Amino acid sequence: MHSWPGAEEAPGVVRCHEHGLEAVRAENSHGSLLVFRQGAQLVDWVPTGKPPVLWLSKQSRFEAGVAIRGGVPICFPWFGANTTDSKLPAHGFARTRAFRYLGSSLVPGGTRLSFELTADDATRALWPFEFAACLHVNLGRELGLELAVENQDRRELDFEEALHTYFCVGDVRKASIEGLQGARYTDKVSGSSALEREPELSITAETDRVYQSSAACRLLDAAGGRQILVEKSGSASTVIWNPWIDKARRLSDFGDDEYGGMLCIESANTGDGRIRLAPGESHRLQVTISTT
Ligand code: TA6
Repeated sequence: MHSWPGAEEAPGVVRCHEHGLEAVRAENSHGSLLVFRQGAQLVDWVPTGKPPVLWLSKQSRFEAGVAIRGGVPICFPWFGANTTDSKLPAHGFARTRAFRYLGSSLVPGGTRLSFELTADDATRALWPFEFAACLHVNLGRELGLELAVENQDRRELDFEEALHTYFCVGDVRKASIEGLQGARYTDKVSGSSALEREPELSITAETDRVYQSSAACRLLDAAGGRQILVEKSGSASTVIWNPWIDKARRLSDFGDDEYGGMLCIESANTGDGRIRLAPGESHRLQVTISTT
């Protein structure tokens, strides 16, 4: 692995290049992970003695400025299509920008990596505001993710955000999600909205739902023989997505038969739950992921 210049690292942390992109790999007694500088995108997390938790498409592209298909893309400062200009990149610009790597440190229970994106001419051209968006990744018995956004502008900052997490499952047809019962959701496939009445959500077709929920979710991966718990704070929406057959075929960076091995549980603040920050204010979206 090649290393790129930087300060001292915590034990088990090394800067490297993967698929030609700058990345940081961390390893400790709890497991290992890999984060690309581009988008501060975590693409791999393997708890010690367990299978990989995050899904990455075999057809993902790894080119500067091109979104990586899998892991935990950061959606910021909008979610989905831009509502004022549909020509702008879906899910905002953060996931295709090179974050500054701030370094690594030992924290209670594990290793912490930090990345930061601040405004530059390219971001101002898309979104004319001053901001700092930091991603902190904690590799411990659990995986900790924190997206901290600070308003560095003199005006109010009004944005959407998501940690758009792709999970590996043995077979999505045999998977289900607990924790959303009683939450209202918008179904982006049918355009309708409804109340989730089921204690477990099963995936039997293209699924693209934005739930108004701050609750923890438990992914029951029956075929994979495991459960994945997603706890969060600072997030009012949970997005559940699987493209299923036809949409997977339409996505060039998504294998036709890969839809069966993945399921997104995304921790977000979107639409009416968007974040508004006064000058100098900050917001933290925190996610903790653990597996049985
Ligand atoms: O989170 C669900 C979603 O908004 C879907 O509508 C689908 O577009 C997915 O994100 C992937 O978006 P991407 O821009 O990464 O292809």
